[in-house]
Amino acid sequence: MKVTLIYPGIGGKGFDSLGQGMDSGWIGHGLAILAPCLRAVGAEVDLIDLRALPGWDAFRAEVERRRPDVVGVSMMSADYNPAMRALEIVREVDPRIRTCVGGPHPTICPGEVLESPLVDHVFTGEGEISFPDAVTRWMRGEEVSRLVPGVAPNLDEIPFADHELFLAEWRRWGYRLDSPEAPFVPELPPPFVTIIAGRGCMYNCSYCQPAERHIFGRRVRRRSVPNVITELRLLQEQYHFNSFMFHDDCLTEDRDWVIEFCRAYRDAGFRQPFFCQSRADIIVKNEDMVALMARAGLKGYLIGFESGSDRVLRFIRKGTKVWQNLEAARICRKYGIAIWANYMLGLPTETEDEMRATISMLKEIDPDYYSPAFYTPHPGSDLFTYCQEHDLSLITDHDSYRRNPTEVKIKGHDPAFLQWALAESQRRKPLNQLKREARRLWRRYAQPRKIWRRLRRMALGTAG
Ligand code: B12
Ligand code: SF4
Repeated sequence: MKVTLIYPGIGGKGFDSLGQGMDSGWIGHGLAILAPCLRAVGAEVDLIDLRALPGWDAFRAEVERRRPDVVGVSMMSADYNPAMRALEIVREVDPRIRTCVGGPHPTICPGEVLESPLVDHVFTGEGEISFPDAVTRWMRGEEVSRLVPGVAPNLDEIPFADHELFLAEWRRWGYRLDSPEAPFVPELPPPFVTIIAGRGCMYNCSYCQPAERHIFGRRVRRRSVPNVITELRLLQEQYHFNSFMFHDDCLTEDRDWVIEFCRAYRDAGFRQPFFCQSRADIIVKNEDMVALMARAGLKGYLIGFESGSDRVLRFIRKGTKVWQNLEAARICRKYGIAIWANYMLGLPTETEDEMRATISMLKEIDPDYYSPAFYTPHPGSDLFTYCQEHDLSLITDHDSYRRNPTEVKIKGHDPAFLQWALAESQRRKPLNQLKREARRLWRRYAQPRKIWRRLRRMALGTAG
């Protein structure tokens, strides 16, 4: 039985966009893990990644050429429109092809997806067991219900993500980057890869949960450290990676795991820099762990600072305080860890003064990378329900479920003020600008290690 997996993520950069930042430069781990699980039950598996194609005509030609028995589309809420357009074309090419969808959106809004006649089966939750099981039944001529609930697998027993599923397909469409996946900051040199060590998040932020719990269950599961190290060794053999990034929602929530990982990573001989996501409260409470991570190779944290107002942080159930945001930034600077600052503007109930407080906080934090969002109600989150109950949402189309700060997503905010706040939040204080330039020059020219190397070269007569 032939299964074609479809990655529909063209909401950010569109068709023909491979290699352009994280949106179009990273593999989809969900499909990359499902592929070997499907092969294990005897299915033949390939991938169509819309980001690699020039347009819908090329997609139609690919489906006509491949003629799969089954297609499996992965779908976030923001992917709904391209995913449905893809399924429409699949139906037109051959109505006998079984159409399956899975991923965050079908898990959170199964009813909406089931309503569509373009979809034969909706898979909720994790698919490593349920999808191959359905394919096995179809191979035996048995039927499967329209709504198939997922089963949480033991993460140490499932195959590693098949990066080549994406990379082989990308190369076919001319992907020529000197890196398997697109590095997104200078601290992470190519070749760069992404991995995931676990699933779920124990926190309860109202703009996010309970969506994550719907997909991955209440309990956070993390792969064992030896399992992750084995995958890194394989990635090293395959791609000689010089840096990597953990996708885990909050890798640092399990202090014991992190400590074990850092030691095992160094012991295994790895020195490559990496980034991961963390939270301000964790950083403040675990400075020793942060120091250990920095020694192991951590070069940057993605941190959800979100707001400079304690009232807003309470309202969104972030579980952090403004002082922790500032202190976390100080700790990062102390250990040379770059800060990728996620924050939101235009939340429900947020006042203009509270947005000004976020701007002031950012000027103190002085992050290396700004990652602003105009608050966007995501299906499956409690704040989404709040916005519906209070008739706040301005979203009329799934395309607008991207949180990039292009248009205002909820009522009650002045768009002109939000645009001003967006620009102002990213304007550094002149003193910070100066300090950054000084640090850059120091790193470039004046580090003792570099001076020593230059002197040695001069002494050996190889200067230049
Ligand atoms: C890495 C990541 C990204 C990366 C890379 C995405 C990629 N290439 O896949 C980038 C940065 C590009 C990204 C972008 C966005 N993301 Co994102 N992302 C994640 C993150 C942190 C990890 C994804 C992952 O790999 N998970 C691990 C794999 C194993 O899980 P999975 O993909 O869900 O797949 C499993 C099941 O869902 C299921 N499954 C999935 N597909 C299919 C298909 C079939 C047929 C079947 C049977 C089963 C199945 O089986 C898989 C294995 O168990 C998740 C949070 C999370 N922890 O999952 C958020 C998350 C998926 N992202 C989210 C959001 C909101 C976005 C953005 C909209 C943000 C924005 N910019 O506005 C964009 C949308 C991009 C687009 N497509 O247009 C939300 C989605 C919520 C929703 N309602 O859709 C999540 C859940 C985070 C959150 N809690 O808010 N994201
Ligand atoms: S926003 Fe981050 S920390 Fe909060 S619940 Fe979601 S994944 Fe966890």
